[in-house]
Amino acid sequence: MPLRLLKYAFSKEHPDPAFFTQPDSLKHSYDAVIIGGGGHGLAAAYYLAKDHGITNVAVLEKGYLGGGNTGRNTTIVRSNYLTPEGVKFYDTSVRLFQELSEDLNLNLFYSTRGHFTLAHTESAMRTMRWRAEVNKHVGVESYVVGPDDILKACPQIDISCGGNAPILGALYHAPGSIARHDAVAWGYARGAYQRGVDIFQSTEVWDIKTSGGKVVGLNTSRGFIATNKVLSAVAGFTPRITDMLGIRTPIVIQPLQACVTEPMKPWLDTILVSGSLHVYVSQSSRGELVMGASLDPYELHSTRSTLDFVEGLSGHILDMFPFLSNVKVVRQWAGMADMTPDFAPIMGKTPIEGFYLDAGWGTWGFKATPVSGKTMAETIAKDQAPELIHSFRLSRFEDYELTGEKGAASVGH
Ligand code: FAD
Ligand code: PYC
Repeated sequence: MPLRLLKYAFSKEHPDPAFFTQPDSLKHSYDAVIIGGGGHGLAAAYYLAKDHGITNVAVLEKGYLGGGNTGRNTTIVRSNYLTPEGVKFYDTSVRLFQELSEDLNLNLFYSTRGHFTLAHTESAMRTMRWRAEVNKHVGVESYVVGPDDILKACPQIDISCGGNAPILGALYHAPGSIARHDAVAWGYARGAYQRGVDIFQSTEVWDIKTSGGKVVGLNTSRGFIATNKVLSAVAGFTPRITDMLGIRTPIVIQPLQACVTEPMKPWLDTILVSGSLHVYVSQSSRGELVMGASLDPYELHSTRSTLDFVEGLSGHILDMFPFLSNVKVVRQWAGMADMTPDFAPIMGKTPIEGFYLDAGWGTWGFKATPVSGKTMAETIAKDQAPELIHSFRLSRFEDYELTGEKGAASVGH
């Protein structure tokens, strides 16, 4: 290797622009500890510091930041949900997302594309009309469109889907967007760090200690921390954390897979989701088609991806876009989706004093990163959940007061 290059490799003159520096060791105690360095945990740390001035906080991540579902999702942000509570909640998140690049001083490549949920049956059309009415009622821009409007926005689509499942119409949602998922995690991490939060990667929580029904600390792979407040924001690992405390939730872990193609010239401006064919596609700023399908239909704690998935997905994508037949899939992966029976999250306080839960994000949690961070930060700071997340409380399962969002989940069923 030329000396000229080696000189650069060994020089300390041009260090990486680090987003944060990890302290050498844990403090003996923190005012709050957040388990999980995904978008949700980091956003909660950021808003704890920014909105509530609570900065003696540690975020513990067993792997690397954003290495969980935050870095595995397909980045769709929307608020076209089915329940008024859900629409209000996700609309708050969309609004936070729209300002987030500026807030975090980092370009998140937030790109508003418009979002079509295609309907291939009369019953799907009925659900689209229902969602449109609820959305409009809450002030969210969604309405039902016909095949001509879809063709206008995406002339490349075969509206008959090869004759297999003709598209009858769609729910159009103007604010539907995509963003850089890893940048969201790193932006929140930097913002939290700049305000005094300690962030530890490669640090696993092994056990949570309680005394008299209250949290008193946790055992980690770097030692013990004393604290009275712990937030669990670990998505697909939630059952392992709740098991430490004997808390029961109805969460079941199922794999959700996705893939990207080789980059193409830009041709797809919108986000297209087919609830009936269970596939969706958008084009990233790098030109890749980002595609996914429904959940694997079984419980599995694994991030392996399968040939079955790409085969099934390709068939349906080619029904819609036959001209893609020679485009190559270059990467595929899976995440562990923490599914709830009503397709709504579980957020707020728990029967253990000082233990807060942010979970049940299944296939839908990326879009909620800002609002979940903000509302969980408030819950921790005030030891009381704000009204905006009341419908997502854990006790709803005991009270039979579910928040049914299945019809808005796109690909979850
Ligand atoms: P994560 O990002 O999973 O972070 C949890 C972190 O906790 C992990 O990094 C993990 O290592 C860490 N952890 C676990 N246990 C411990 C421990 N004991 N100690 C320390 N750390 C621990 N949502 C959308 O809104 N739009 C989409 O388009 C979308 N597409 C998706 C596509 C796929 C393929 C998948 C899998 C999910 C998709 N989702 C989507 C869902 C979304 O990705 C998740 O709901 C969201 O990212 C959850 O974020 P989080 O921060 O809660 O969890
Ligand atoms: O929540 O919009 C969504 C979504 C699309 C794919 C996975 N989740």
